Amino acid sequence: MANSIFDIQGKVALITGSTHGLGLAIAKGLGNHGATIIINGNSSQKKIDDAVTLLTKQGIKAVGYKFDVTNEKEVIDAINSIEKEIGKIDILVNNAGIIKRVPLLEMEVDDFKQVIDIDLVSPFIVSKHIAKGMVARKQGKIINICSMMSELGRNSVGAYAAAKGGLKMLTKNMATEWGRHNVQVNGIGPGYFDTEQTASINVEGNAFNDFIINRTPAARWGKPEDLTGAAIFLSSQASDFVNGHILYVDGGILATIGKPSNEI
Ligand code: GCO
Repeated sequence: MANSIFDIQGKVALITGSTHGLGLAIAKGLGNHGATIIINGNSSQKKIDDAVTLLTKQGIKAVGYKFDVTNEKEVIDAINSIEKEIGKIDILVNNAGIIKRVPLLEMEVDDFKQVIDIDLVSPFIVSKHIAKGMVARKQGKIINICSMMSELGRNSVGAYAAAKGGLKMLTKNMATEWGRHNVQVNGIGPGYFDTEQTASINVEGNAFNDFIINRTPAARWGKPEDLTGAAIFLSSQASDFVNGHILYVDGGILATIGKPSNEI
């Protein structure tokens, strides 16, 4: 739709950690809405190439860049290459992240630090170096993929909740410092989504699955494509006066204490 407030036609969007899962879904959603997509990963060039091929087959302009979002030199070099070869980055989605499900009393410090490094420090690194250009151009959109764990804890995800809670506040501080330069920084907070990351706990008929279904007003797990609308909104002119906001796409789980399984 030309001239729509949701139009992102021709914008360049970098989605970190976008070879699979929610990152790839967001890449597809923005790409199907006209953005040029930069796919990023660090594990394997094949995964990057496969994601680029998948998007390209759908008619999306997509290019892949392999770099480690925790390595500042690699990030700077990648941004310079992207902005030289593809164009200035208009939209940044900080999606790359890991989770380690270990009770805090048993968690190794190095494991805790690794989660913080990837889930919290890397959005700072990537945003810092892309925002410099956005601030100079007086235009930009940054979306940090937070979590419902930015608000609530759960047994065994302490490091992840700490990182995602920190990412919520980092989002607000980025908005504070860059808003006056017409750079909007917001977050998307997914609830429980059906992805590789949750495959081990999203098992039909098991107690945790029943718990999530009863705890979620939508009475289902999220599908990755459920994030598309929020991503387009926060990437487009439609959100030009939205800053420092975490948009929870969670089926309503944060709105309620839930209900017993025998209650309609
Ligand atoms: C878990 C899940 C959650 C969700 C998601 C919610 O182990 O509880 O992995 O952390 O994946 O992060 O937003």
